[in-house]
Amino acid sequence: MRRWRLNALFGYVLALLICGTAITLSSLPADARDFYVAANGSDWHSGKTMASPWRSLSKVNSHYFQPGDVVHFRRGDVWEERLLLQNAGSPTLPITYADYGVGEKPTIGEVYHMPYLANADWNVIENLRISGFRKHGVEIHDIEHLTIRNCYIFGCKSRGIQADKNCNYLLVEDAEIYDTTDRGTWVTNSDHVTFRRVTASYCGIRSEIVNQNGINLGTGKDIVVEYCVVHDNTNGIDVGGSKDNDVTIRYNLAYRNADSGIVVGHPLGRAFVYGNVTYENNIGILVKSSANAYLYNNTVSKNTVYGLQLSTTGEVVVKNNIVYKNGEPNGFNILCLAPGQTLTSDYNLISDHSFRSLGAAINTHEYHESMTLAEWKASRCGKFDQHSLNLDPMFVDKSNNNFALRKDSPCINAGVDLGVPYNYALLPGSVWPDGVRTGNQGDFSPWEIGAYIYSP
Ligand SMILES: [Ca+2]
Repeated sequence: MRRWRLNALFGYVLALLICGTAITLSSLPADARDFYVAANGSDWHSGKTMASPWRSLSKVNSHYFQPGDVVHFRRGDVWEERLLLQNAGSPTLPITYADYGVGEKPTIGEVYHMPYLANADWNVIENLRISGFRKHGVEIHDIEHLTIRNCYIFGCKSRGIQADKNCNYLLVEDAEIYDTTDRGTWVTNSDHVTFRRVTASYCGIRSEIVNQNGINLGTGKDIVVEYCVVHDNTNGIDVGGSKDNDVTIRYNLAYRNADSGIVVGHPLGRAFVYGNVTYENNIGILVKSSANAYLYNNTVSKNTVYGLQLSTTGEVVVKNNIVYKNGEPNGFNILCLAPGQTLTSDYNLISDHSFRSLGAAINTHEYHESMTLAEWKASRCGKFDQHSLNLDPMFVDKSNNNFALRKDSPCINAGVDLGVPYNYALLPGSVWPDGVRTGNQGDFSPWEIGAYIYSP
């Protein structure tokens, strides 16, 4: 009897435990919880209401978060600590680190994912200021599906975002990255990475380290950089070292970068660079190494040394671009110089003071020659730019860098149909990064030359 009662009691307790565990597990998604952190809080608090917030990031870092949980940091507060990403969300229920209250976005010192120790996939960081007071602003490894949204990443002693190795499906959108000693971002060995409506400025510009870039992506496949604005960096957007897949750089604005506005240097894949505006950089668009690059409907003007520098040994196709008044007085509009390069170029507007070719692009070896568009057209058996124009493109306001087209522009309806998806181009009045609008060239057919559709 006694034994039966003990067994029964044990079974009852076991059933309770199992039942309790089942309730906990099944209630996870519906039980997404909010936590609050404030500089005047206490780590003895529950953290579960605005009236009982935690105080420190070490308290946050010691907590085990579940999918769907949201950690709110109070606006106006500052934590000179490191936030560790060490819990995983799920595709439908990410773990989110965000804000609450009023005033300036909350500031934290650094966001860090400790590789190999914690699976922290499916996290979202939004509405924070990340100061990178020690080194990088965000440093991640081996973390997938991280979204960084509407954050300021600034004042970093090294890089704004450092993402090396398997940071696949990283999405950075509506973020501002500025005043970093090293690159604004360095993302490499990671696939399916998107930068959208990101502003990167003053990255590396005060650094003694050379070649610091605003948005810099290394090895990876399926890379997209779109609607971003990059200015006052060493290079603006630099995508290099892709593996076997495509890179898309579209609808970006790159200006006043000390070296190049846009750099493509990846050896194996293809880079599609279209609908971008670059001005007042040293070089508007640089294609280097053995990249295969397709430059469509870009507007490249007022760059100091070259408009386009095509020094790749790969394939380059240049169509529907405005390359106007670059490299004056001592540079050139277009520089082609790599032996073995395969160049296709037509339907562009290219002002005189035009080409400097060091031979290879034209399959000869006539070094250090320069020529006008007319001479370029007449040379090489008529292979290049037979439909291209040498005219004033009639920008709306060139001196104030409004490169939309006036109604008398010769670029209107002078381009060639390049098909989907290149049929979308900028609409006049676009403002970077969050006011960029595009329209379908097919609705204003034929196509324009340059980055802008003429929309009366
Ligand atoms: Ca048209």
